[in-house]
Amino acid sequence: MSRWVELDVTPRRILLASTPVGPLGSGIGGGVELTLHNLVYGLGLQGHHVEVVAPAGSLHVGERVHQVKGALQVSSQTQARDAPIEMPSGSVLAAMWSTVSDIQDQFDAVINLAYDWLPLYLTPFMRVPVLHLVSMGSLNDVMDSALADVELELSGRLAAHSMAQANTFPDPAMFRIVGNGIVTERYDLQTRPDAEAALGFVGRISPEKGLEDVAELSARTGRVVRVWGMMQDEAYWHRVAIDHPDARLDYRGFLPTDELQAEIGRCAALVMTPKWVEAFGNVAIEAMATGVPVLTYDRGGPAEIVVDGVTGFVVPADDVDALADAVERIDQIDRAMCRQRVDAEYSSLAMADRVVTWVDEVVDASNAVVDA
Ligand code: HBI
Repeated sequence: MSRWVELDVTPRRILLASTPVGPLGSGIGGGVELTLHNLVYGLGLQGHHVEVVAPAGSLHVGERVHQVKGALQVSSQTQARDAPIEMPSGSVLAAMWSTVSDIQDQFDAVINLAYDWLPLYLTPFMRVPVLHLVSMGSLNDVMDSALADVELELSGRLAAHSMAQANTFPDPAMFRIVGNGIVTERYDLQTRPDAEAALGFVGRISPEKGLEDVAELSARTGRVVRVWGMMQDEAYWHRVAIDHPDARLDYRGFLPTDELQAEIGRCAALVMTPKWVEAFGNVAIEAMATGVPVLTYDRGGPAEIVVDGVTGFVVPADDVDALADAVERIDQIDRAMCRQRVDAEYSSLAMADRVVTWVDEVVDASNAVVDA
């Protein structure tokens, strides 16, 4: 049931350009897929007209998805910092932006969600304002300079999810910080954990998630840690298990949101031990939406989401002792407060408000230029 929210907003026509690494629904796009779904839902709820351009084979979202055929883009995460930009023959990214160019005049603005060079380079050549919601921290020199070029020529077009993410770039001031959001109606508050009061961990099984620290924590506290996420690096998983024989890690596979939220809600707390700068950390707000406090390292987006002592604890990065202490203080956290903070700050509507404010400022500024 979608309740219409009467807001005195100018209905905008917004085109979202998705990631070229995989079709929507494949999970390959990771957090960007969740961001896109949430934007479509929140902007639609506010009465804006939203369409999407995405690789063929994408799920249907919003009023219309322009499905574009072509060769998927290699992930920027696998590229070396000094790697040149690669464009495969028959590139889906190039074809997506031909479509964006063809239909641009039906929209007030385009919001690009791809972490790629081409959309940045094309920005000044487009008739309609193109805004970029950057989904990761600095990874690659060519991308960094393309972002700087956009800011130089068309200031105000770049946004990031967190200050920590912005700070990974040479000039953090280039970015408007917009946080993120989730469809809170999909998450049920559970006011207390189940009897086992296990800890929870959610994330791709991959070294940058720091599972070895979670295993260390489990061994020290004797707490069971239920682990959900795509088994991306099996060898890594086995190394962690061998190195931590006393850890009690209970791997429960990858679950879709509706089931995952019900499982997370039964935990005493969610543990986040990022070894890289997470741009945001959607799982933190998903856990809090079910009432579950978050124990996180002071690194990346999650450290900006968690209010220390109120919605969880923020401990010095890589300090497992401090995490163990925080586990003893979980009961100090009011689980209803965790949910309240998500409703206020990280709902679809809250995120849509921040994005529409951004779009309005860019559209008004570019109209002013045209009128001048
Ligand atoms: N790589 N080239 C490229 N383009 C993207 O949009 C992209 C990516 N790697 C990962 C990714 N997007 C998302 O999974 C993260 O931003 C969450």
